[in-house]
Amino acid sequence: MSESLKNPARYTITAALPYTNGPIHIGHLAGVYVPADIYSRYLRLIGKDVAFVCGSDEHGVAISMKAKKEGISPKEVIDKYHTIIKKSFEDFGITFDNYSRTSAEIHHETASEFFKTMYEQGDFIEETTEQLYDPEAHQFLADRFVIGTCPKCGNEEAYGDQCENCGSTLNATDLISPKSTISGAVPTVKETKHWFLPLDRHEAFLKEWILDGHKNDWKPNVYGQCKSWIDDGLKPRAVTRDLDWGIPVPVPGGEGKVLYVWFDAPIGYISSTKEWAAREGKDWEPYWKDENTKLVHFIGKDNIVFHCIIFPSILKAHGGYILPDNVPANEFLNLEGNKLSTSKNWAVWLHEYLIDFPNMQDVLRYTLTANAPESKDNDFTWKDFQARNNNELVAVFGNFINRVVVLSNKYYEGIIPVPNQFSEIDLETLAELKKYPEIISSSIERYRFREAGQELMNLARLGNKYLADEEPWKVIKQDEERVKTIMFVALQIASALAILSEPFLPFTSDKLKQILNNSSSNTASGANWNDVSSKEILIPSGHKIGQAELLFSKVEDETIQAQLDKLQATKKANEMANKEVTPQKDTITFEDFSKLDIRVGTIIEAEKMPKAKKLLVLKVDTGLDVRTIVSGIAESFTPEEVVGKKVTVLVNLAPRALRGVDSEGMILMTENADGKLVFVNPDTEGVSNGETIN
Ligand code: B3M
Ligand code: ZN
Repeated sequence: MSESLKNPARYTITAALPYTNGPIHIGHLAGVYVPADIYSRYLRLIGKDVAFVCGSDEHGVAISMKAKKEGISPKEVIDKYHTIIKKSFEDFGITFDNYSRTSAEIHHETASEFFKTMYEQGDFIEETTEQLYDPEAHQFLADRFVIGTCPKCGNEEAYGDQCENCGSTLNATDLISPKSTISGAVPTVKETKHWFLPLDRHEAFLKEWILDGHKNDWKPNVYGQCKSWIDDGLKPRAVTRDLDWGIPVPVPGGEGKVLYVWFDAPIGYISSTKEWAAREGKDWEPYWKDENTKLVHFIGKDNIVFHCIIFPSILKAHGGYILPDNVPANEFLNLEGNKLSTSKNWAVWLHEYLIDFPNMQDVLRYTLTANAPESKDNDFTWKDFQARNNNELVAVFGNFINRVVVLSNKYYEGIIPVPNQFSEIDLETLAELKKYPEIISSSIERYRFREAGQELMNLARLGNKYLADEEPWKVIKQDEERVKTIMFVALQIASALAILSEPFLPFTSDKLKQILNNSSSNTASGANWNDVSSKEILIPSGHKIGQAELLFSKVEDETIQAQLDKLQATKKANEMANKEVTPQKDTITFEDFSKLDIRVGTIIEAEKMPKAKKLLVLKVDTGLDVRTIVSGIAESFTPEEVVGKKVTVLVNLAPRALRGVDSEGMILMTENADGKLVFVNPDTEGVSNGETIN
């Protein structure tokens, strides 16, 4: 059974519903929204029927917790972040056909209907079990209201429903040493009744559908996670909660309880589709019920189990719905070597990025695509961002377009010339150009967006190389007719770039279409992706293009440094907040202190102590003499780094033999926030060796 649908009648594309408990950052964009948008835009360009839906995830403990923290109501929290998030998506050109929210009435109705139907069909089991309870806050603790040690991987900050470190789904009662995140109290247990989805009943179906059916077309990371859950044995999972924020449980006995957020959130895709269809005068049902619809969920790896195991079990049990054709989940993006973190503010927030880099959405989209964490976690670095911008977007894409447009205006007042006889190179170049739609399509359809983005850049490289080889600016002096042909060919490439760049660089594509003033490369007027290979001419002789405008501009070192400094400041602030200060030692008298002879000195030689990881043997000019001091700093410094350093030395410490070397004193050190040793190095300008410190 299954495998991927070959020629679907339509596509339903979903992108994970972001929790409205904070703004969104580059990790969200890279992992979910940019690839989903590239995919959707591409499908529309090849003329497919697409419903690309998303919305805000406004229920669950994540929201209640944020409300408690900010001292406002959950409603205020969701309104605030829904607005910010929705705007970020618009700003970055994410073309959802509909962006809804799970607080919408249509969603409450849809999710309630799902629950009621399943309840009536006997798809749940009802059980009274012991749940964790916060005796101080007088509240049951589920999901993110409780943290503790993951029984599978030992992560000490696992949530009550999921460990984000190893990806396991958990029940709060599985946690070792649980703690309430509301009051910090150690939870007690209390009996309560809940409805459970017996996943074990769906095991046979899941095995057949995923393990047999999608072995070859799902990404190995997704398939592997599914396999390990199924192999572990699936257990019933509670789909209701004792909380006061969420969708009320719509069946007898459900009073005071709400649906588990992961029960209602994926149904949000359906509600969003309904909202869209109603607005557009369409029928939503084929998008969710017709076997000829290709349903694709774009998500991050921490959401795999919910989209591949739990939601499909819900859809299957309810009946009448299609299942996802693919779930191309991405791994995580890190930032400058550290995990992105909302609570630690270790992130590049989209709304802040746009303040620092106005109108540079495409640069971020491009960088995040080039570096997408498709098969493993990946790192976003500002240096890479700069390099991608300067060396690829500016130097290749932008440079090519700029030359074409400037020269066309200079030689022909912007009117595309009539070509003469094509040379072999011209014909090869035009033939090469025609291959690109197919090359890029094939990568996109296999969810390889990194590869697709690079192929787009290869097309710009083709153009750049063509101009560099043909040198119209030189040839113009001897052979004006030849230049007409060269410019005609180059303009065809520029026109192809305007079309094929749209999924990746939508703002640039728009700008380029305007510059080329090319109605035939304008999707609205009919031309599309496939024209690039099928049409003989993309932009005709006699057509007048506009003036050159810079598509990209260089990012300077200072700009990058400013971003790095900003992150450094965040790091420092976090460290200050976390650092435990060593308690003060017992009081000493002035006499005690004045016994210490501390002086300024300079390290003049240094070498590693053989076979000792931590020790360096230093020769230090103390102003009194040059003496040997053995110092435990080898893990923080190389010998070369310390030679010439001014340091603070305790000179009257009784000599001590360390590994057979007499050490006559001690260099004063402290530790920075990273735990790295640093010299206690007072501003010693103009101070000579031997000067005492008192
Ligand atoms: N809100 C989790 C997340 O933001 C969740 C996704 C829901 S998709 C139906 O990671
Ligand atoms: Zn774990």
